[in-house]
Amino acid sequence: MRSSKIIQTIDTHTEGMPTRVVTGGIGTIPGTTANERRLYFIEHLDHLRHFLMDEPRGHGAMSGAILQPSTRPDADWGVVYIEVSGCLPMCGHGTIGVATALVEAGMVEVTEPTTTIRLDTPAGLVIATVAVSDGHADSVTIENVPAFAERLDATIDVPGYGTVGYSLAFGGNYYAMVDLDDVGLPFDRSRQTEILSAGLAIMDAINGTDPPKHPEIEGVDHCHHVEFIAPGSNARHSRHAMVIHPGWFDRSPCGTGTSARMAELWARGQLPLDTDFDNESFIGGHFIGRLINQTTVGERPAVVPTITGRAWVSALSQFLLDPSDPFPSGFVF
Ligand code: PYC
Repeated sequence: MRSSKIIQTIDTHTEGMPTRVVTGGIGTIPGTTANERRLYFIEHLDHLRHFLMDEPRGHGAMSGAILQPSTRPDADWGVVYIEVSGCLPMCGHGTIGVATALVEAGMVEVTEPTTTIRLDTPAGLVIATVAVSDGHADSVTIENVPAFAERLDATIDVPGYGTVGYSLAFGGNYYAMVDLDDVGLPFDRSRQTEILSAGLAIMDAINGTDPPKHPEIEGVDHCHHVEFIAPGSNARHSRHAMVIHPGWFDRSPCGTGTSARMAELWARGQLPLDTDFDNESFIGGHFIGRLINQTTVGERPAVVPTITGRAWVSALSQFLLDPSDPFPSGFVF
């Protein structure tokens, strides 16, 4: 075998959603903070994201996380998230996958019944508490960065869909929350193409007229996710279809989306602190969220969410690049 590149990964899935955890082969990305590393990676190393996420090595809904040394003294590992969509500042299902991989591979000191792993993410410090039995990761609870509602009951004119009502919240990424009924579509996977088109049209309209901008995290200035809320959802149990730019659905219940949704419900006075919120994905997986503290982000009232979910190791891989491979940077079909 010949190869001009070798990248090692531990592949996991979190409630059906993949996280390709890169453990070696990329080296330390320049930057004095995790967000500087993310921005450097976007500018100089994005071909590695395409290599690992796009076809033929990945697929149209692929997601991953590159392990890095921490840039801060209070964290064990750093992470740069990679997806088919780009480099997110934070990814909940990805963090659950990372924490599971670190425990299963013995890359942290594993203690029972819980192992705490402090992660330096581009959005800030995220603390993962892994429930461990017989040396294995059973579930992971992440304490996320602060989440906040940015717009409640806003409206946007969306070509082809008329005026659509939405709320916008940050939970590690920006999410527009829209009732699926409002775009005249059922919560039914056989209608996924239409649901995807509606979500992308709503993102385009929001980003084209009034894109959000995080007050503290550089380079977080778009809404690339639409959380379509299914009929019958309420402030304790919600089902949703999560559309993500440039055109895929989260298979997991989406950790940062669950955080954003809880921040919205809290801002409406519908979800108090210390109360379980069960968020169900389009394929029926569950994350249990809770709001554990009140805080502020800039001037905004904010809350600290926790998300509990499960991930499983599915492969140990070494990705090679044969110098004659016609698709060194992958392709999108
Ligand atoms: O779980 O936060 C998440 C996430 C973001 C994009 C896909 N999953």
